[in-house]
Amino acid sequence: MRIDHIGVAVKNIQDAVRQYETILNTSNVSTEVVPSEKVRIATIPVGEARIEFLEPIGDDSAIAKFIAEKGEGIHHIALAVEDIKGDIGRLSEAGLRVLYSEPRPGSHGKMITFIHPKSAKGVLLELCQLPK
Ligand code: CMX
Repeated sequence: MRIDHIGVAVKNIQDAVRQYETILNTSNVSTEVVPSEKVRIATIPVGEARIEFLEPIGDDSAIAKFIAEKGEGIHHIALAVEDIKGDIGRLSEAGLRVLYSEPRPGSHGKMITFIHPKSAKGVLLELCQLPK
């Protein structure tokens, strides 16, 4: 596995992008909407990995709840995996709380699931499998 991206919850991706274009000295940004996750995402590459800024779409978005409770900040770490279905089975059997038993569509055509922070020392982990 390797770190694919770090997800950062923000109220407004345009504000976030403006700040991080300065911090990272880049204008290499792509944006997309992932309706199934109720988020608008802006992605900035950093070396082999990326930072993904997540802006909630609607009050019932997981990101809206996170920001209401904790404010803006790091929301999850995403690990790229080769066999997401195999990993879901392996981790569920090990007793970890896997949030989607079937992978769902994420950003950039990836299939994703999450491991609950209570099963990962307070960190929400995303597992993502890149399209072949
Ligand atoms: N990181 C660390 N801890 C978190 C957390 C996060 N992102 N979100 C919630 N928690 C903690 C809460 O602080 C709380 O801890 P305490 O009980 O110690 O106070 C606990 O988790 C709450 O857990 P819960 O009641 O089971 O769940 P919530 O309603 O707070 O929802 C979660 C949390 C992770 C189950 C929910 O956000 C979820 O299903 N996430 C997966 C989907 C998602 O995040 N989508 C948006 C991103 C999509 C993308 O990247 O494409």
